[in-house]
Amino acid sequence: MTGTVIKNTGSSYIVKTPTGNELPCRIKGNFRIKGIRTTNPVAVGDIVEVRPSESGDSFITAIEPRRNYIIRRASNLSKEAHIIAANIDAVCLIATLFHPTTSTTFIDRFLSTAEAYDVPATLVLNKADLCAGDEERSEYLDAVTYLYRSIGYDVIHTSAETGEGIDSLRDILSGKTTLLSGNSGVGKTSLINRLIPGIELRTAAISAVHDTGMHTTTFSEMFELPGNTGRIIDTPGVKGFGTVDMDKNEVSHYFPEIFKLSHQCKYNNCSHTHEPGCAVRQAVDNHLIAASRYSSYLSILEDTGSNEKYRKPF
Ligand SMILES: Nc1nc2c(ncn2[C@@H]2O[C@H](COP(=O)(O)OP(=O)(O)O)[C@@H](O)[C@H]2O)c(=O)[nH]1
Ligand SMILES: [Mg+2]
Ligand SMILES: [Zn+2]
Repeated sequence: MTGTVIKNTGSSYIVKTPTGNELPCRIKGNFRIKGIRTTNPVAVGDIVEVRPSESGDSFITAIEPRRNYIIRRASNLSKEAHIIAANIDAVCLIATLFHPTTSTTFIDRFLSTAEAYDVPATLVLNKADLCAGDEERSEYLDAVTYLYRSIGYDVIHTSAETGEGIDSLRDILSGKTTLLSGNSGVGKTSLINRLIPGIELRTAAISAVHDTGMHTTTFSEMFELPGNTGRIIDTPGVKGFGTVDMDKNEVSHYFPEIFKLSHQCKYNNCSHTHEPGCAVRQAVDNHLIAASRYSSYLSILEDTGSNEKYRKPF
C-alpha cells in the first residue's frame, strides 16, 4: 500500500493512506540518498510504500523518487542535512512588516532560494490590520507590495486577526502542496488555525514559555485543507525554507529582474559590482531596479566568498 508521510517525529513517521488512515510507521531498509548525509532518511511529503502491521507500528519499505526536496544544514560546515519536506509545489513566505519587522533582505534571501530550488513563491504579508488607518505604515505596505509584484511575485495581504485575505490565501494554496515558512511571531500558526477551523494549533501567546529554549526540537507536519483543496506543510522553527549551494556567478540568476538585465551588460561574466558598461548598476541608478534588491544581491554575493559555496541557512 502507498501513502504520504505527513509527520516525522525522530525515528517514527505518520503515513496517511489513500483511505485517510494515519498509520504510525518505522523504517525498514536503507534509504540513504547518494551524496548527502541526512538526519532523516524519510521526510514529510514523501510518497512511501508501507507494509501494515496488525500489532504495533507498520513499516515503510520504499520511497518513491522525489520530485524535489528542501534541505537544511545544521551549520555552514555541516555535511549532515535535514530534509524539511519533499515533493512540494510551492512555497509561501509569511512575513510582517511590523511586529515583528521583516527586512527586505530576509525576504530577498527567501525568494532567491525559492528561485534556486525552482519552486514558485508567494509573499504573504500578515498583520495587515496593524497598517490599517496608519498612513505611514500603509504606504510602506503598498511600496513593498508594488516592488515584489513588479518583479513577478504574488503578494497578498492577510490578517489572522480580522480574517482579511484568508480567502485569497486559500486560493493560492488550492490544489497544491505548499511549504509555509516565516519567522516566529509573524502569525503562521494563527493563519493555519484560520485555514483549518478546528485544528487549534497553539499560537505563540500560549506556547511562549515552551519556546524560550534555544533549540526546541520541532518537526515538519503536513495538513490537509478542508474539502481536500490543498495541503500545507508547517515547518515550526525553520525561519527560511532551506539551504542551497549557490555559486558566485549563479546568484544573479535568482534575482529575476537582475538576471533579465544582465544580458545587456558589456561583459557576459559581469558580476554587476564594478565592471564598466554594467546595465544592472545603470538600472539601479535609474531606479529601475530597487536599491534594496541590489543590496540583497550584493550581500548574498558576499556570503559566497571567493570560491566557497554559499550555504547560509536563513
Ligand atoms: N494584530 C495581529 N496579530 C496577529 C495576527 N496574526 C497573529 N497575530 C498575533 O501574533 C502572535 C504570534 O502569532 P503566531 O500565530 O503564534 O505566530 P507564529 O510564531 O508565526 O506561529 C500572537 O500573539 C498572535 O495573536 C494578525 O494578523 N494581526
Ligand atoms: Mg507557530
Ligand atoms: Zn552587470
